[in-house]
Formats: sequence, structure tokens, C-alpha cells
Amino acid sequence: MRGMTVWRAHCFLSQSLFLVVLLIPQQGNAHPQCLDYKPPFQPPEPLLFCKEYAKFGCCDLDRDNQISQRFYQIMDYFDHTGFMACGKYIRSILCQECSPYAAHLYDAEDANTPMRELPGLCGNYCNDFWLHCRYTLSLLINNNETYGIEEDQSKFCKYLELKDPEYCYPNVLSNDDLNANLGDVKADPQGCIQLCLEEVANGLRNPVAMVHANDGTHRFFVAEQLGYVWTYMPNGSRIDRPFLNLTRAVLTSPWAGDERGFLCLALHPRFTKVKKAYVYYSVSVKKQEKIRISEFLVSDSDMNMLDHSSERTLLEVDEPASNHNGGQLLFGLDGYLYIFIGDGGKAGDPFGKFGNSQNKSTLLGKVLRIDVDNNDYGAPYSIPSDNPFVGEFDARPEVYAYGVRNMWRCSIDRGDSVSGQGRGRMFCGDVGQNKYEEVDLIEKGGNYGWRAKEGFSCYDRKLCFNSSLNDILPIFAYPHKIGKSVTGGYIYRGCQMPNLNGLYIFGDFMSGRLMSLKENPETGKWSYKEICMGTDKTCSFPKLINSYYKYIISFGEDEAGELYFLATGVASASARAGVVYKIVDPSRRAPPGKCNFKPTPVNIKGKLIHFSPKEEYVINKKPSTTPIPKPKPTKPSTTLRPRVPQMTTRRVPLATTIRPRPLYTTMRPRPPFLTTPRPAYWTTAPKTTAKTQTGRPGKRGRGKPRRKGERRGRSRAGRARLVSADGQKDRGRVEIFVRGEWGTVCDDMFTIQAAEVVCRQMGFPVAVRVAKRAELGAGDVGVRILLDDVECEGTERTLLHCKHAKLGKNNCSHDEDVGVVCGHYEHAVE
Ligand SMILES: *[C@@H]1O[C@H](CO)[C@@H](O)[C@H](O)[C@H]1NC(C)=O
Ligand SMILES: *[C@@H]1O[C@H](CO)[C@@H](O)[C@H](O)[C@H]1NC(C)=O
Ligand SMILES: *[C@@H]1O[C@H](CO)[C@@H](O)[C@H](O)[C@H]1NC(C)=O
Ligand SMILES: *[C@@H]1O[C@H](CO)[C@@H](O)[C@H](O)[C@H]1NC(C)=O
Ligand SMILES: *[C@@H]1O[C@H](CO)[C@@H](O)[C@H](O)[C@H]1NC(C)=O
Ligand SMILES: *[C@@H]1O[C@H](CO)[C@@H](O)[C@H](O)[C@H]1NC(C)=O
Ligand SMILES: [Ca+2]
Repeated sequence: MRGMTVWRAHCFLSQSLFLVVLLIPQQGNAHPQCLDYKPPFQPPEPLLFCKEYAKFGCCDLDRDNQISQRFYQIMDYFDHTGFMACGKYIRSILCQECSPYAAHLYDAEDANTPMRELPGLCGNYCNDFWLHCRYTLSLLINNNETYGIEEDQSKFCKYLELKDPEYCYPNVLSNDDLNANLGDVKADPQGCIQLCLEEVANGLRNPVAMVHANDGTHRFFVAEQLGYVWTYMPNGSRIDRPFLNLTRAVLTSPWAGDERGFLCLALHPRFTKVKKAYVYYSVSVKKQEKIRISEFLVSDSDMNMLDHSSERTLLEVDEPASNHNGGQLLFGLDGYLYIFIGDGGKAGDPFGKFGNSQNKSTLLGKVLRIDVDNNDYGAPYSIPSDNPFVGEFDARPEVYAYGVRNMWRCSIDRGDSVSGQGRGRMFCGDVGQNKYEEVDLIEKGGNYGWRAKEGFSCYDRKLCFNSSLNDILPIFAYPHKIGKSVTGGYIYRGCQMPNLNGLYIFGDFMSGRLMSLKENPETGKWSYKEICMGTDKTCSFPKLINSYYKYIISFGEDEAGELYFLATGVASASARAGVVYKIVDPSRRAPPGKCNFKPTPVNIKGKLIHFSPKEEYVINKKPSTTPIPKPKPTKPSTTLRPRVPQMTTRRVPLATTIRPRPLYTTMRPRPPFLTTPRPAYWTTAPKTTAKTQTGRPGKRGRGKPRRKGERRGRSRAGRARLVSADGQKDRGRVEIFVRGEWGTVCDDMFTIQAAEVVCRQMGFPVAVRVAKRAELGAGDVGVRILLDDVECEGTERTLLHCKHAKLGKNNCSHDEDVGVVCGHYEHAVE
């Protein structure tokens, strides 16, 4: 399947068991990550509350609304002064969940340490917060740790501080390194794009192709060189019975570098209706080596298996040598089957007068196009009437393009999902001879130059200078110091990695290099960037890895358009060292929900084999004790990046532990230890010293009513008082403080449980009785009835936490003002 170079590399291959490409980790800490352990995203609709994260962050509008609700619930405890003093702190703290660095701010990156309940603050900011609003801490968190620390500035800030001075809030906002190009694909200082991988399948023997059926099932099929095709479910489980077992017919050998074998599979583009599959493989017929393209039907009894007795040969081509067998099959958007056939082998396309590739009388060295529809009777295929050379004497009518050497892996661009730009373009990698590897854009009737040219340069000078050559140049070619056997890839058009849209991602089988090309839409020029693995830090997301086996055999797309590549550590058709990797951009994901799909159910016969990853996830890696090898000084003449091949044994994967993120969707019931009256949540004077503060709220008497100062601006929402004519402390009309005013409570639905809430607020352990119909006094005309239809369970912190009608809304009069009688004992005497 490869170029001549594979032959030469044979000795090298056999020594390279378990060779892993490990790219050199680059310095740099930037690592945006959300609390759900995924990369940040651009919200589809602008945020209204946490506006500073409207462009890029970890919240969508729903989450933003929830945060805003929680903010206003908290702010209900404040009057205007309090709102002014503390609102901005509370808002900023709540909104850090939307920061692209949320995981840092909450210490959520290391799954082995507990996540903070509040984001980490910088020291100065925390001191300010403490000075102004120290008593708000218990409103923000749901544990008893705040007990006793609100008074102590150093404890308070020790609790809230994030030691990392770069990542703490608000410094993280002003750190240029962290904010430069936020959300863009990351690149190292040399411009190498940093991506990560997810292991999707393993244990494969030279996996040569991965295709999907485009039938809504999101199954994917992986072909092995020795002649198996396996069916995988979208969750990675594999069906134990092969989709196709052609091992008996397929001609190959375990010899690393044998290019013969089962080389490709293509499913009919209307697979839901036309249940046919097409295969491309090497075969020996009466000692003559051939490539065969044939058609199979899907089994009537099992949708995950081809009917092995249904094979029908479409085409056979004699192979004069065992290499350069081409091996790509794909359907174009025109519905025709494209077949990519190598030049027949040996070096320099030596056959005939000017080689096979420039000779349109042979199928070798060509791109063919045939029509396989309506072939049930008669010929197995027909020639599309607009094939470019149908009228040309001596030319085979199947020929669509020529001058190709050994195209290995071609793909069709799905086009930009919005503009459709690029749709239908056909990209191929064409493996070179001695000097250059190239990437071509295939056009009807095009001459791709071989053997006159290799890449942009002349190979056969005589043919090259013939003015009638009229060839199409590659969009990109690279010399053999970069890699010696191109593996064509795909233009990324998936949903999950918005940064990669439009990027052509491909690789090299020999050097293990991943590469990319991006078109400048104005000039039509393609610019090259290498792709590197992100550092451990960059890739520390669940399930991700940042190394891969270097023999990049093929690329594939799943039904949703996500991109994969197939590589192996041992390039032998009998070694189970092949892995399917999904390409992941850690710098940005699509917004939540955007890429969801519901696979059509699949009727499975046989057993499912669940996927178990073999590579160690980055997040489980033990900190390395061996120093990371430093790259050698870069040679200025090349873009070559030194790689560190490393002998490694297969690693045992560790299970990941993923902790649930704290979600504050609703206000949670307050723990009972917080029910004693508290001082105001904010402090008016920033000058107040820690000393005077520590004395003040120190004694939280159990069941002892605390005298509350009635100073302006010190009452919090939900506070209650008992008003009685004779000033009794244990009974009276219930009044509640909301938004700067005191008002009464209507007796509708008011039970002893509600009375318990009020009495506990007043510092009494029990409620003795509810007094309805204004028994303990009615409010004045000027006093508003603030609460109606109050229904409590008894554990709530204030009446505002109970079910109640909308604040101020009521159908009562002061004749229904409720009163309560509280006591110290269950059977208190009235
Ligand atoms: C907080 O609660 C836990 C369990 O609920 C308890 O073990 C701990 O002592 C409490 N801490 C304080 C300071 O009350
Ligand atoms: C994977 O999906 C299949 C159905 O498509 C299901 O039967 C199987 O249990 C799933 N496996 C796992 C590990 O969830
Ligand atoms: C594949 O077919 C070969 C020969 O036809 C047979 O020996 C082998 O057991 C089959 N493998 C599987 C997994 O069915
Ligand atoms: C072109 O290929 C055909 C078929 O293999 C062969 O018969 C013919 O001699 C070749 N022509 C040249 C000029 O080599
Ligand atoms: C140039 O190519 C044409 C067409 O392939 C051929 O007829 C002609 O003989 C060639 N000329 C030379 C000088 O090779
Ligand atoms: C007040 O409205 C509630 C329903 O909202 C109703 O159940 C109750 O009877 C009404 N009370 C009066 C006095 O109309
Ligand atoms: Ca070419």
C-alpha cells in the first residue's frame, strides 16, 4: 500500500516494536477548562448576567439564567446599602463558574483532590471582600466550614485564596498570557498546532480504513489489511462477528511493509436503501497478482454482516509488481464510485514507453470513475457519459484523472456546514518516489504529472519539458526529511471542534508526522502547519491522551464528521498493534447540546465486545520522575521538529474518577446550625479592624435571643420580628423585613411549622402556637401585607425560604395578620 520507501524501511520497522511517538512537551500553562472537565465554548446566545463571559467561557444562556436567579435569591437578604456594598462581589464570585478558567479557579483540574465550593480569590481582592461583606460567605456555600471564619480575616482569606497568583480571581482576567488568543487553537512557539487524542479502538492488525454507513446508526466499520472488517457501535463496542471476513481470498503477508492486502471498503452512499458494499483488495488468480474491486450485499438476516456468498467482481487489474497497489475507493457527491489505482509498482513507473501513469490505455496510475447503480442485470458497472476520455481513441473510458503514482487515502470535503464552501472537493495524498510527497485536489480529466513530475519537481526530464504535459500541480508537497510516505486525510467538518473547521489534516506513515493545510479563501493558497500533541497540561481532560503510534496508516470520519486516524506500532498485517484515535482540540468545543445526535437503533446479533482503552489517560499520569528530554537546538534550515521516540511497554489503563460538579440550580435548604440570628452580611465601614469585628458576633447563644441592632442598613431580607402591644418578647404579630421595609404576614395556610421558622429566627427553640385572625394585633394602615399563602416545612431559615405567594401579592386584609407564640420548652405555659 505504501511507496517504495516502505521496502527500504523494513529493517527499521522490525526493530521498532512498541514505538510511540512522544512529542516534546512545550512550556506554557494556559489551559482553559470548565467545571465539567471539558474545554470552554462560545455561547450560542449572548449571556445576559455574566456578560464578561459572553464570547467565550463555560456557560450557556440557561446556566447564566440560573446563576442570575441564585444571585437575586441571595440579594434578597440585602437592602439597598447591602446590595451596593456586596452585590458586585457576589456577582463576580458566582460568575466565575462561567470563566474559561473555571477549573483552575475551583481547583477542579486534579480529579484526585476535592473541588472548591467557591472560586479561588487573589489575596487583595479577598481582603477587600472580607472588609466589606464578610458575613456573606455562609450565603454562598453549603457547608459548615464558614462557621467561625467569617470573623477572622486571615482564616477567611486562607479559605478563599487561590495560591497561584496568576490564576486567582481577578488576576486571571488581566494575565496577558492566559487571555491571548483565548479560544483559538493552541500552537507552540514554533507554530505547531497542539491537539490531543482519544483512543477509540485498539488491538487492530494494520487498520487500513474506517468508514460509516451514513444511515443514522452512527456505526463505524474498521478494515484490517488481512481481510477483516469489524462493526463498531457509536459507543465504541465492537460486534464479535466480522462485517466481512475475506481473509481466505486476500493476498497479503505478515511481512511489515507488504502493500498488498485488503485495502479499502466503501458503502453505497444511499446505504439505507441500497444495501451494498464495495471492496478493494489484492488477490492471486492463477499465480497472477491482481487487485480486485467487488461488490457485496448486506446479509438479509443481519444488518451488521455482509452476505459472504454475494460477491460480484466489478473489475480486476493485473499488478505487474507487488507494490503501488493504490487502494482507495470512495463515492463522490455525484453518486459515482471513484477508484484510485497505483502505477503498478517498481521504481519510477518503468512500464511501456513512458510508464503507466501517463498511458491512458491502462488502468494503472489512474483515478477511475464508474457508475454502479442499476447494475443488478447485465454489466456490473457502466461508464458515466461525461467521463473525460470516453471519446478518446485508445483511452480507457473509466479514466477520470491520470498521472498518479500511488494515491493513498483520498476524501471528499463535506463543505462548510453554514456556507457549503468547499463541498465536494476531492483530496488525495500521492506517495512520492525519492524526494517529495504531495497532496492533490482531484479534477476531472486532470493529469497529476507522474512520472514526468514528482511533487513540483521534474522526475523524468524529457516528459517534464514536453509542452503537452499540461499537468495539475499539487496543493502541497513536502520533502523526504519531513516524511517519506504521505497518508491523505480529511478536511475537518465535524461539529465538536469549531476551531478545526476547514483544516485539512493528514499525516506521514514513515515519520509519524501529523500535518495540516489551511486554504486562504482570497488567494486559494494553502498554508502548512504541523500538528503536535499538546502537553500533559493542555490535554488533561477526561479520556484524552497525547501520544500515538507513529505508523499513520489511514484517516477516517464518523457519521457526524468527527475526525480519526488509524495508526500502528508494528506495521505488520498480523500484529495487533493498531489503534484508532479521535482527534480532539482542547482549546474550544462546541456549545453544550449543539452536537447531540440520537443514533438509529441497531439490531445486534452476536456479542458486543466493550472497548477498553490501553493508553494511559493524561489525567491519570503520575508526575514524571525522569526529566523531559530537551529538544536539540533547532536546525534553521528545516521545519523539522525533533521527536523523542521512546520504548515503552503497553500501559495498564487506570480508571478515571470524575466527580460531580456542584450545581447550584436551586437554593438549597440551609443547614440547621445557621438558624440563629446573624448579624448583617455586609460591613459598611471598610476601616473596621479585625479586632473589633471578632468581638461582635462571637456568642451565638443557643436558644438565647440575640439583641439585634436596628441600625439602618443592617437588617437583612427575611428577618422577622414579633410585634405586641405590651412588648412581650415571646409572642406577637409576625412581621418580616423584605427589600428595606417591614410588613405583616397573612394567616392563610400558616401552620405551626411556619411558626417554628419564625420562633427559631427569634432565638426560641420551639413554637407554641399560631395566632390567626390578628389575634395578637393587626398592622397599621401604612404597613404592607408582604407575605401570603406561606407554607413551611419547619426547617427553613426564614419565611422567604418557604413556599409563598409572590412578595407583596395577597388577597388578605390586616384582619388576617398572623401572630405566633414562641417558647423555650415544648409545653411552655402561655
Ligand atoms: C461540620 O459538619 C461535619 C459533619 O456534618 C462535622 O463533622 C464537623 O465537625 C462540622 N464542623 C463544624 C466546624 O461545625
Ligand atoms: C453500547 O451500545 C450498545 C447498543 O448500541 C449497547 O447494547 C451496549 O450495552 C453499549 N455498551 C456500553 C458499554 O455502554
Ligand atoms: C474467517 O474466515 C476464515 C476462512 O474462511 C476462517 O478460518 C476464520 O475462522 C474466519 N474468522 C472469523 C472470525 O470468523
Ligand atoms: C499503454 O498501455 C497499453 C496497455 O498496457 C500497452 O499495450 C501500450 O503499449 C502502452 N503504450 C505505451 C506507449 O507504452
Ligand atoms: C510530447 O507528448 C506528446 C503527447 O504525449 C507526444 O505525442 C510527443 O511525442 C511528446 N514529445 C516529446 C518530444 O517527447
Ligand atoms: C386567597 O386566594 C387563595 C388562592 O390564591 C384562596 O385559596 C383563598 O381562599 C383566598 N382567600 C380569600 C379570603 O379570598
Ligand atoms: Ca503529481
